Amino acid sequence: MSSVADSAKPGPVADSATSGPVADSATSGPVADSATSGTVRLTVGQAVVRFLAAQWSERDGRRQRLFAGCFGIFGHGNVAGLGQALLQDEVAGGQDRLPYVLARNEQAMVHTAVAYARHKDRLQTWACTASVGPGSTNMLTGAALATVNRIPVLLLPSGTFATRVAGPVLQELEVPYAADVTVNDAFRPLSRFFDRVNRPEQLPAALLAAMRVLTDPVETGAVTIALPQDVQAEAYDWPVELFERRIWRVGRPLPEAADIADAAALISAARRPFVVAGGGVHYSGAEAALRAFCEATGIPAGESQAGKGSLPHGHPQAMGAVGSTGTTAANALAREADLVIGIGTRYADFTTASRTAFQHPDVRFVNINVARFDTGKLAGLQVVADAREALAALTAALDGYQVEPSYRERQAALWSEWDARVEAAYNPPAEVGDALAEGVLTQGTVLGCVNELSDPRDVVVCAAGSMPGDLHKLWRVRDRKAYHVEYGYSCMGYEIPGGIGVRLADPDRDVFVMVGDGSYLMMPTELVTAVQEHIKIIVVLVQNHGFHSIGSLSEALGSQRFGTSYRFRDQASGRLDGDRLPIDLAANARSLGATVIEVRDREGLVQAVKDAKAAPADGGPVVIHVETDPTVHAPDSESWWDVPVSQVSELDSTRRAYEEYTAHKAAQRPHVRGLPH
Ligand SMILES: Cc1ncc(C[n+]2csc(CCOP(=O)(O)OP(=O)(O)O)c2C)c(N)n1
Ligand SMILES: [Mg+2]
Repeated sequence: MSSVADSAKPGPVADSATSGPVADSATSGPVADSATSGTVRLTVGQAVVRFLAAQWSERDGRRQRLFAGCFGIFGHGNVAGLGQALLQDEVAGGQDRLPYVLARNEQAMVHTAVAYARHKDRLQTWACTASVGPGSTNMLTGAALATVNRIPVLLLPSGTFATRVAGPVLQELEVPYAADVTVNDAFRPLSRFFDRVNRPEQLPAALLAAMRVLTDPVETGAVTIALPQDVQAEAYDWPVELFERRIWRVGRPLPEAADIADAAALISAARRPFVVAGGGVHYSGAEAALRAFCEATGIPAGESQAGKGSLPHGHPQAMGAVGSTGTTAANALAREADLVIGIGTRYADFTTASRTAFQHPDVRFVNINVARFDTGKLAGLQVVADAREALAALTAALDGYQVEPSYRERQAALWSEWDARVEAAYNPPAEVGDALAEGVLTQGTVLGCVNELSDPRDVVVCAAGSMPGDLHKLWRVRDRKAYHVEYGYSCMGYEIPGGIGVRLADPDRDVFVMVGDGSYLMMPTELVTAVQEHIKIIVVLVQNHGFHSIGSLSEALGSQRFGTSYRFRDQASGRLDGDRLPIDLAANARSLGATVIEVRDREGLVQAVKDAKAAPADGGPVVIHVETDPTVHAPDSESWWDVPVSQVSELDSTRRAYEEYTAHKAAQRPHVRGLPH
């Protein structure tokens, strides 16, 4: 990544290929008045807004604004500083602006920004401004989510007085051991870049460093610039060049020829090679290159959550999800693989089934990743490169190589066996339906209906609960941007703000937000933001009266679903096992301004999805409320996930679970095998 001059514009053009950040000569905003003096007098808040509005990203020759806008919630700290600057910007109008959108919850606005950036392949994002104290710390979870998922987002928490003259102010943290600590220091471990601008002079360097990190595929994540409330409002004479348009090129690092040669040699020698496609395939736009590679070689591919949709459903080499929430097809091939080619994956524990997925005694790994950090995992061959570039080079290097025909046949057989299980989950046999209570469906039916009735380009959004796993296994992805499950941080509450972010990024696609009752209750608030902004998202609210996911996990680990259902505390037992809580989430969604459709059977769901799709594009959110039976599970992945069980217990259920746990632990592999010389 480097920032280069926009050569299409007149004026001095820098040596774009070699230099670091170079500004374009075109200025942004009305700075001409003081251009003669070479400086412009603005507050720090005004300077931040003007600077952000002038930043662009570029990849493969295509340019876009780096910041689509700024989300915020005002309070003291930002109401006068950044708030005044955003108002002034809005009143001025014109093209190079930073539009402001009021959110309901600071955590949520970061989620929306992250979802937007993910959908834009990390080439565009939003800034987020929050008030002093709780407003700012509400963004911490969003910061962690962005950094874990490696998605760019700019956070602008407000800080207490840099001068400290009026301290301690409302919401200021006072700790006796250090006078300069503020709550915003909590952003440090969660951010890929952090700075606190205590003096205006520090701002230019902070902003330039922030842009560098945001637009670097390796470094990117949450970027935080803390802005004390007095500094935000302070005026300074800025050099006008600070506000010139800057274009930050997102690069495609090329692989070393020797690494490609080694990788090709390992693949040629393998009998059962297997690809693990991760989020890097999407961010690099490497789907066509992956397809070409798989088609040329016959090597099958499994997908992590972030990588799902790397190959379209139905492609002969597409084995779907791999790992703890994988398909039996991908997991069987992973188990037998003698070479795993990880592409843009960070090998999270769900992907490797907690290091039980790859069981071939001689298995080795070739890891293609833009981040050396990830290539080093599982003692693999390190191919540091952009996924698309590396795949093209590898396909060329493997010219003429094909897997054995019997391997292709095995892929086809495993896939058709799994696909039949998906079909049965989508359309459960009559006896399953008959056993359900009145008005209740299976989760598989809900996913199947939505999948079949949505357009291939529609986007499904989810993050936590039992649905991410079920979607990973069951969802048939037919477009590269159609699957958006946040499973790096798996944060309950991401779903609705995330859906808004996707829709903002791509208003031509319908967005289906799949949200459980638990996640919904954590953050229904942004429905109000969707109403305010006329943003259509279709929320499928799956009511199963508690935590189906954690309830099942609890049961598997011997903890008897303890504390995972929404029930009254029973007066006699003193435990949470009374009647179901009388929660009316449909009424709740309606009260927030959403259009709500309540369904009680499959036909009703089919009609609801059709009606929701037909609803006006600017008509705000549509919520489909459906009740499901949490005891009907999706087909098994024949896999495992390491969640420790109590080693000693007074409960039989825990002792049994511990025995089973130790058996699974025995299958765990260290993956430290060296590479051939
Ligand atoms: C913010 C947050 N808190 C806790 C968790 C742990 N957790 C994961 S799933 C889950 C329950 C989700 O319930 P619901 O949305 O109703 O989905 P269901 O499990 O019923 O499908 C919990 C508590 C989490 N992922 N995120
Ligand atoms: Mg639930």
